[in-house]
Amino acid sequence: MPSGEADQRGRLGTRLVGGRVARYETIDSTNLEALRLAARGFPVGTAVIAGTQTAGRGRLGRRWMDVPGRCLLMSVLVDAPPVPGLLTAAMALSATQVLALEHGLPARIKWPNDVLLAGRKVAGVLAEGPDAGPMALGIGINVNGRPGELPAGATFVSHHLGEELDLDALAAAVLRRLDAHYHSLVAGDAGPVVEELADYDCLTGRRVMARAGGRTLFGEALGWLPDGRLAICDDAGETIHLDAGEVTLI
Ligand code: BT5
Repeated sequence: MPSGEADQRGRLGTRLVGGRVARYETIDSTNLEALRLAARGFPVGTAVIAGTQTAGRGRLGRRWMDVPGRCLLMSVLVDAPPVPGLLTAAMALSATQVLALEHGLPARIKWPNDVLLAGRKVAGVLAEGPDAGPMALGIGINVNGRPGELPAGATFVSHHLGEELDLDALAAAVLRRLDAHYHSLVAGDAGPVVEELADYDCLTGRRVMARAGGRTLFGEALGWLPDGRLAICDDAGETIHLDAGEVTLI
């Protein structure tokens, strides 16, 4: 059961996202809990926030680690928009814009689901759910801590900011931005999200190695496509559109 559950609409000023917030000190995964709440009738827009996860989920069965009480672990119940490939991007963009525009940090998005600070991963996003019905759109942000407390390649917001951040205020700021981006997507207008992604993308014009579908390719990243895929011009001059996979900057 949630340790706290509240109607937040008035406080957050959002139309839908974060309309209800269920809070837990410890949960297996906020994504899994969001889907369980959906099955119990909680509405789209419900946010689930936990202090720590015992089975935090990354992509492809990987684990997402946290430092209890020092990371933002949050999932939002959403309906799949007409362009589902931009859903994780909308969450990554929301967090990136909060870090960049509200805290002055040089946050960047790395396709498909990473937020980076100084080349290190400060946040990851995972959307999952059944074929029909609401999906859980989850984000983990490493907020207050020192690199070394988490897997290699990870960093914390406070390490770059020089001070600690309030987790609730950060959650509210991300939910407000997600509310706007999610409404654009469900209204069938992906334009603003795609344009703003380009402003924060760290791959465009850079040389990359991509692994997708058992294949490795080298080339130059051309940027996000309006459907959320990544365009790469490979070394043979062929343009490839990736819809999943791992991309490494070379
Ligand atoms: C992701 O996976 O980046 C998606 C992470 C989504 C986490 C949120 S937390 C709230 C919600 N509830 C969940 O259960 N999940 C979502 P991926 O791209 O597969 O990256 C996972 C890899 O990143 C791991 O294999 C580690 O190498 C590394 N990693 C694990 N924890 C990390 C952390 N806290 N910070 C940076 N890197 C991490």
